[in-house]
This record gives sequence, C-alpha cells and structure tokens, in this order.
Amino acid sequence: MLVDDVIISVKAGDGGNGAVAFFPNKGGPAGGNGGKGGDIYLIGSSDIEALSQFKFKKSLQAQNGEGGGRSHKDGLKGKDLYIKVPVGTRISVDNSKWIYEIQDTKTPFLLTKGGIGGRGNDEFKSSTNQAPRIAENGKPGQEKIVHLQLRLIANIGFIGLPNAGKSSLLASLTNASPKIADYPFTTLEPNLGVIPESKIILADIPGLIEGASRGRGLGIKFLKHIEKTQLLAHCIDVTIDNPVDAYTTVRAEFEKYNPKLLEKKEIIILTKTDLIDKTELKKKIKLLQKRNKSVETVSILDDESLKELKLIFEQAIHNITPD
Ligand SMILES: Nc1nc2c(ncn2[C@@H]2O[C@H](COP(=O)(O)OP(=O)(O)OP(=O)(O)O)[C@@H](O)[C@H]2O)c(=O)[nH]1
Ligand SMILES: [Mg+2]
Repeated sequence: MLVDDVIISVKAGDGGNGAVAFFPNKGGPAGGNGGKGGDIYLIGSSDIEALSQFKFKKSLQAQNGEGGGRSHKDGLKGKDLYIKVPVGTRISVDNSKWIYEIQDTKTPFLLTKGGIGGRGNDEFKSSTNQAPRIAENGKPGQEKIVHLQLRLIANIGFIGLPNAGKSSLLASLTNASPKIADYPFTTLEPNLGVIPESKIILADIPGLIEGASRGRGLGIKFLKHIEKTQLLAHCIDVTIDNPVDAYTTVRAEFEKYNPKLLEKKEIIILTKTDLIDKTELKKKIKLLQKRNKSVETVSILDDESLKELKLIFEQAIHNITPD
C-alpha cells in the first residue's frame, strides 16, 4: 500500500558548546565558538513512494554542531539534513493547519532550525576581565512533530460493481495489498497503488450498485476520488450473465451523481477470463463493444494479460493531454 500519510518527529542539530581555553604561558583567552547545529529541510522528489521511508523510521535528527576548540578553533557546523518527500506533500507542524505544500524538486522547505553554537571564552573578554573562565553552551536544535500528507490524484480509477475484481487487479498490478474476498463490499475505503514500471497511480474504490446515487450500498461518496483521474477502468466480472447490464447500471449511477463522469475517457476491462471459455468471452466482448470500443480482458492468473494491461494503461495515459 502506498504510504501517503505519516507523522514523524524531527530534531535539528544542537549548537556546539563554546570552549574555555587559554594561550600557553598565561596568554589570553582562546576558546573557540561552538558550531551551529544542522537544519532540517524537506525537498521535493518525483518518487511518489518517498514517504515509505518513514514506515519504520519515524524520528529524524540533523547533526549537532561541534564544540569549540583551543586556539580560537571554532567547532564545525552540523550537517543539514534534507529529507526527500514526494511533490504534492503537504505539511503541518505541531498540530497546525496545513502550512505548506511541496511544489517542485528544487525549493527546499526549512522545517526546523539548528541551535546556534555557544560563544567561546574569548568572546567574554572585557576591560575588567581579561581572562574569563566562562563560555556559553550551544542552543538546542528545534524539535517538531510533523504531519506529512501526500495529496495524490490517481491517473486511473477502477470502477464497477462489487466483486468485479477491482482490488484483485490493483494488487496484481501494483505494490498495494488491499483486502480481497469473494463477497460484495470487501473494499470499504479507496486504495491507491503505483505500477512500478510506469509510476502510474491506480485508485480502487468500493463497488457501486444500483441506487448508489441515492445512498444504497456504500453510496457514491467515493466517486469524488476518481473525479479527477485521467482514465476510468470499468471492471466487469466476465462470469456474470449480463455484463452489459452491469455496465449500464454503473453508468446510470454516474449520470445521476455527476454526468461529467460519463464524458471521461473510459476503458472496459473484462475480469476473471480464466473462468470462462473463449467462445463465451468473444461473445461478451462483442456485446460490450457496442457500448464502448475499448474492451480489454484480464485474469489475475495470467501474467501475460497483466503485462498487456500495464502497456494499455501506459499508452492510454500517454495519449491523454492534461486539461
Ligand atoms: N478466478 C479468478 N478470480 C478472481 C480474479 N480476479 C478476482 N477474483 C476473485 O473475485 C473475488 C472478488 O475480488 P475483489 O478483488 O475483492 O473484487 P472487488 O471488485 O474489489 O470487490 P468490492 O471491493 O466488493 O467492490 C475474489 O474472490 C477474488 O479472488 C481472476 O482474475 N480470476
Ligand atoms: Mg475491492
């Protein structure tokens, strides 16, 4: 499953402590300043799976500044930490509202600042105290709780009746592992997955039934998740008696919910083709082609058909110009 929502804690580096030191033979104060602690930045990445780095590692820390040394040697600055997050990630800090969204791969966003280094004893020299034995400690780096959420728009939305095999297909084409079972309404929340080769994002939503637009079944509230996709993949279980009915039932609900969905580019995918013979399959393809020319077939047990579907998705997405 794509990681698209994480809470992490970050701590910038502490400033190094200033040093108390003197030049030899009763020379003057020579303690160096501590180095500044490293800052933490977020930087955009085109890898939409970048948030998965936080699956197990939930706290990150930038390097501390080095302490000051003798002979005015200042401590080294702690290294800044750049955390890669997918473009489209929005950020909230310490329970704030969303304060920023990562827009590109070039502009770092400063998340927490490293503490400044403490001053060495030389900085405390005055007319009344030529040999101060005091130095300053570095300031601690800022600590924050950060909520990162990836706002993704899937490229392709899987739609269809319950039990059509939508989640099975998502699981077979992507790294997602949605719940799959032999009964309707297995999927209760939308699932997202990414096809590894093309990085195309697929959204699998709960099945629709007749009356969905009036609130039957799980209703249509999930349709908003596919409204912005570029392509609809209408999954139809090839074993049912009347696949054309299945098709029109779902399309009728679209019309009632938002007729614009009907204008969206759509391909029909006949699923579970391992369960019927070729003659019947051909017949059903023909019937459906009267509704939509693009009818594809797939079985999750047939790797070739899965590969082909991936290519079809790639071509389809490639040929759609963004609006
Ligand atoms: N033989 C065979 N069975 C399949 C295939 N694809 C899915 N199934 C089975 O069909 C059933 C339903 O699959 P799901 O993927 O849960 O269907 P869904 O469309 O996500 O269902 P909802 O979440 O309820 O809308 C499961 O028992 C799957 O194992 C296939 O290609 N071949
Ligand atoms: Mg499902």
